[in-house]
Amino acid sequence: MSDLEMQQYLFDLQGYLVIENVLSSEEVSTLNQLIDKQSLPAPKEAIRFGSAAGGAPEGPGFLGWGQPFCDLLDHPQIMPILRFRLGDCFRLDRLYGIQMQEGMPMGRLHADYGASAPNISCQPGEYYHFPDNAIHHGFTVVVWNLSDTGSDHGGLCCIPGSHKSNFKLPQNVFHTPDRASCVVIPEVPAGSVIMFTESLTHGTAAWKGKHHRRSLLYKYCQSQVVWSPKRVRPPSDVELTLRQKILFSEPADPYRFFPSLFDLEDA
Ligand SMILES: O=C(O)CCC(=O)C(=O)O
Ligand SMILES: [Fe+2]
Repeated sequence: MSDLEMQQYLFDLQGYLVIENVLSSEEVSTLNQLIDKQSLPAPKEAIRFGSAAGGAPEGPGFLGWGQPFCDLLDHPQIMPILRFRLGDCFRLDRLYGIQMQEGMPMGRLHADYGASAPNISCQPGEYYHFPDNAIHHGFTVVVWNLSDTGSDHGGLCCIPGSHKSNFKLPQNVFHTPDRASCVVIPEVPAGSVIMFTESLTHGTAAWKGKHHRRSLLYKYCQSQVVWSPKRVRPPSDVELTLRQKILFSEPADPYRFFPSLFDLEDA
């Protein structure tokens, strides 16, 4: 079994996937130093950073803080996994950072698609279609951890497998997730990535760590899918590669109006 086959299997099974040691400690500290330079408000004042409210900047957000943030956009370790989730044509829909300090409380559990989603009563559309052996659905989030998260500290929490659940989240799990054994906080060390589908029931666990949490979230979707009328824009002072530029294209039908991200690689 190839690595990719294993990653595909685990992502589909769990609704998320942890990829360890994607960044070296030097790369992590470069990103952290660039964030330190921004003199951000303390985590208790603002849990999100590097984007407008709601996580959908109309400008570049933290991508404007330097080349290393842009290098993560199409990192070679995440592109094959995004490809099997989203196909050949996908966009960066939004991004933001999360910072937390000791004592910050838990956020509510939620899923943007599936049985527990707020949009569950809408008419089924084309992108709800789920052909055999292929996943063509929804948003995929790539969370780059610049500090350790896990059961001892806090971080992203989720209910593994819940993206396939046919039943709504029980009220007692929603109200007291910290007492539900089905809710886990995956171990994701600094320099590692956790990818998840927004159909997964997930949330932000209370932060117990002595250190600060720092995660960068990049949210991708199929080219014809869109979340809000706002758009992330590429930064003006960083020269992007051809492939990175495609990620900022306007939403459009795959292939016909939106190019493949993998043409050069496949050729
Ligand atoms: O990483 C986290 O704390 C959860 C973030 C979240 O809820 C999301 O990206 O949709
Ligand atoms: Fe979320």
